[in-house]
Amino acid sequence: MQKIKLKTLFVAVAGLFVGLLLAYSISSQISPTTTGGLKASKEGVSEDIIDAALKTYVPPGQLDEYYLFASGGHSGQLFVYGVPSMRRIRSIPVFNKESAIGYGWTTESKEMLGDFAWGDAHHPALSETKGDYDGRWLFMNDNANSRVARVNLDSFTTQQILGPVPNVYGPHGSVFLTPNSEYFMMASRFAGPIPYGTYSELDNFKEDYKGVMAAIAIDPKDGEMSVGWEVLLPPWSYDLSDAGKGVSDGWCFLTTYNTEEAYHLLEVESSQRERDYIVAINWKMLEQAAKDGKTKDIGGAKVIDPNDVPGSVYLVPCAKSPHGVDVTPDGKYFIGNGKLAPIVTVFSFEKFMECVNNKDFQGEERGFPIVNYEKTRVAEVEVGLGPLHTQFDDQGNAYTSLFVESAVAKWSLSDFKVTDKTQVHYCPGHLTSAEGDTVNPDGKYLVSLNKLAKDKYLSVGPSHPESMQLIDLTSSKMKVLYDSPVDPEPHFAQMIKADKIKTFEVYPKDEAREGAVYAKEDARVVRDGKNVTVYMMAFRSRYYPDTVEINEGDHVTWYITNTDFDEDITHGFGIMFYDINCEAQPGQTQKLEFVADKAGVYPYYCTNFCSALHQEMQGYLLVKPKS
Ligand code: RUQ
Ligand code: CUA
Repeated sequence: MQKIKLKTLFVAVAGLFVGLLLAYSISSQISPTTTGGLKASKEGVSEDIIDAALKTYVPPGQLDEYYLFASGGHSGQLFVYGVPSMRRIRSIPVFNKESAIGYGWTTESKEMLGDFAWGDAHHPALSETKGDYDGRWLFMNDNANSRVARVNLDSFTTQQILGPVPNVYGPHGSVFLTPNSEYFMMASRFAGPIPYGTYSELDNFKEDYKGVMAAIAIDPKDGEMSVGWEVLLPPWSYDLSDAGKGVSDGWCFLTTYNTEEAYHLLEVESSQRERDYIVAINWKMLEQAAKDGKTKDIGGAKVIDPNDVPGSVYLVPCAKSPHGVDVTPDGKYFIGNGKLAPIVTVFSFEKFMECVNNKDFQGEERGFPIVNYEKTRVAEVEVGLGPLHTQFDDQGNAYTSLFVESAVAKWSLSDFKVTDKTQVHYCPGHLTSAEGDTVNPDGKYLVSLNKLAKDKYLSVGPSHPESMQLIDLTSSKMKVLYDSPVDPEPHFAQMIKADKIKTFEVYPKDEAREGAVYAKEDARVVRDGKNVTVYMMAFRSRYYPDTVEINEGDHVTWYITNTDFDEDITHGFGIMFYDINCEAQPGQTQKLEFVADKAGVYPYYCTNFCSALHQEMQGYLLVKPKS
């Protein structure tokens, strides 16, 4: 016994000693870039690191300069970051349920989400006025269920989900707004028989399967979305889109792949042609055609056959299975990102219009004129391998993500020469620069949205986070300043100057609001047959009423109003075993509905820490058994 103890002690001490020795030798070898935090003194820390630290550190009490809105991909949500700190400030549920705020539990959010528990959010787009972000709304698409959502930026909450939008299978090519937020276009990634639910064998692909672009109209007063009109397109895959601006206002541009019209083994079959197309669409012409009634009703949408509107659709050849298409801030060029070709192709809008006006075509496909490639194209810029997306700064430079090369290329819009390249980690998809999709980009910052992180963060097992890297654009050479892990999966992000967004602090008192009560005397439980309505008030730190007695089988409508009109005092409301939770922000009224199908005693309590007596904020739901 004694012997074993001694031995154990010896092993432990020796182990500790070896451990310390190892720790010392490792820490002395690791460069400051890979240890946690900077050394207290500047000694041994490179100027570069000090510079990066100073440029990204936002001290306590100070605020970031930009909001970054990044889509959450197949998690359905929207992430809000501050730039340059790259701190995540908020996650906004959009196409996903989120118990913390009761999104997907409250009556209103349940109705918005409809039958779907997930969405695939790709492209957030900030609303624009005269081509500049105006800070009012953000729109985002759901590639999985052909929907779009609007997030109001005064409250950072999802306020509308539209869809499934008829006839558009997988609207990857959205959301990209026209310069005054008149519309955004939703173009289909998958060709399909329309309307939804129509059955047709794949052998009929070329005849029965359609591509469709929907123009979603936005009400300038409140951002309310509705389906404006749609246009039929060939059964190709429409990948990304962008709206013209300045000289090219009134047009929109879509990239295509699979102009081969394959429906098996796309990996091979859709990469046969050296060039696919950018489809240029005169949306103002189609808008007029819709007004003139040149539409057919398909699936409840007004659909235009572009053959009835000659001159509304043209094809511009572009190498090879292009992914992103990006219009320059002045609207003079549209740029196709090669994906399978190591180039971006720069097209002049002016030259394009010359070809259109002079009927300078090199053929046609599916009835659409193909404009003269040699004349329209002004440059093929050899940026590197796997170009996907391009963004802009305020100095006439473009920045292209290189997926295969894990790099960003900087090139000039005046001589189309590559001037700089920086590595990013790893495999960037989209990029976003400060105010990058406006007519007035800020330059300054670029964020690379990387698909793989590999070794960049502490390991969390086989699947690693995605990664966003902040890049400094203030000198001639790009410099990576900061790495920020991010949940799956930002496809795109936009960055807006923080002072453009005006939020409110409390929901205003509104006696007319459905279910709201603002005085404890008005808090009550009302029965009408089997329907029970609870008008509840939540106020630091109690609920009125704090006992609710009902009968098994009752249909319950439960309103909860937070009457703390006080910044940041949010109350939660969770009922045990009834799978219910939501929050009511200051001044807000929420509505929940459920059937009391379980008899018994169910405590309810405030789930959101609100005061020193938060733990006391509770009550009982008593459900009397039927018999
Ligand atoms: S995509 S990585 Cu879904 Cu916008 Cu280009
Ligand atoms: Cu109210 Cu915690």
